[in-house]
Amino acid sequence: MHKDVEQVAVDAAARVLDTNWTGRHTVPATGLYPHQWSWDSAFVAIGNRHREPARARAELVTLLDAQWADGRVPQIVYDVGRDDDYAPGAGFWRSETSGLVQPPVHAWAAWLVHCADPAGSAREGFFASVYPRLVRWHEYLHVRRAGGVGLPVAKHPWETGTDNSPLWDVALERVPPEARTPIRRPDLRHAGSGERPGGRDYRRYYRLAEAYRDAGCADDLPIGFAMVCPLFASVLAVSELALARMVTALSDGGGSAPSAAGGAHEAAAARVIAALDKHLWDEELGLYVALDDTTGERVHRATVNGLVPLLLATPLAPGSAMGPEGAVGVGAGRAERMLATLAGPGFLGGGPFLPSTSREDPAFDPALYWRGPAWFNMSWLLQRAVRARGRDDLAARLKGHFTVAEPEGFPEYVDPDTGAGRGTRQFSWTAALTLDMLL
Ligand code: 2M8
Repeated sequence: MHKDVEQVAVDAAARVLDTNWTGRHTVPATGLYPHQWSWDSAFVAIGNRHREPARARAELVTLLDAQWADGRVPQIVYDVGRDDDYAPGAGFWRSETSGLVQPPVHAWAAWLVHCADPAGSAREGFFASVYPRLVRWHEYLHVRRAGGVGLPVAKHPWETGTDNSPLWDVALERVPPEARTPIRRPDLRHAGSGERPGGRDYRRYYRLAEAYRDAGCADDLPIGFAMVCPLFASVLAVSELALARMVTALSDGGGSAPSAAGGAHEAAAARVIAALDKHLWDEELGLYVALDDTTGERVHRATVNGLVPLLLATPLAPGSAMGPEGAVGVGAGRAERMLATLAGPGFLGGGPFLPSTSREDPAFDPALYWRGPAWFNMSWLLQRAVRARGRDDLAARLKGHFTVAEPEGFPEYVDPDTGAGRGTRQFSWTAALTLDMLL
């Protein structure tokens, strides 16, 4: 991108984040998503750290302030005054937060936020505030959410962050498409119906959410959906490595994190990676897949989720500016296969943008949400992964995706063939990750 064009994009991205900032957190988008979402806030903090580091820290602290007593960090923290604009709302959950969770990118985000402004972070006691809460969050996932293969399970498609990915189709098929709650779809006022999950999906989403809520959001009762996701597991491993880095930083600064804790976080990351490698690899597709914890079956579908373990494929020197990803890793042979899959016809070899679902999957649809469109957080994750492996060619391709962000109005996702905006606009993580790419 030309320097002047970059500056225009940076200024416009900053304006999106300023508009979506409520004073304590950033909404993903006014209109469609008027509350605080868990992993959105992590991506927003990653972008804001370059320009508003105090705000980036506040974003994560606000989210962690909503942590449940059992350690879970909720999917949505409702801004109750705006409840009518999004369904299901706080009234549905009978709580100020949703009972579900989202992928655990938070510790990684906290580490990156700290690195951008270590002095401000130390002055505010940022790690001292967030580290113990992040440890309890991960413990919740490792213990209360442990599935049969030792990896955490998602109990609802909303928990995966990739709501209508084909990875969940078979498991969701078993859920009756009937809910007691009347289903409202305010989302369809803000995005085309061909770009959002359909009515049958929503009835199942509500059915599962009701079952979980009615069980008191307890995790010992099966509710009919339990999926292990390679994206979820990979970011958990990266986040464990981030906690290990935090322990070192805390002890260097005279903090109180026990020194053995760093090793425990590394060991937790290694366990996650070993389980991922053992149970989720799909040799034929050349990437990782989901596993249905109810049946023990792997889901033979190629999605971008299955390439995110590339983050864990490169041994990096401790303290690397790249961040904690890759300090321990999946086998080199698998990394090479994943790179070939990424460059192949299903993904970057088949068109200009990185699709969320392989172009070769029968469900591929370039407009429909997580079934084909290109998402900026996925390009960002994969860009970091391939850059760490020295694949500058692929890194440049993925960085190139961000050139359409500003001209398309910072869309939620784009058509993977044309780059045309889809979903809502002025979407926070698109703006934030554009900033992270350009600053
Ligand atoms: C989308 O999910 C929400 C439910 O959480 C929805 O469709 O209503 C997903 O893209 C999810 O990953 C994201 O966190 C959320 C807010 O941007 O929107």
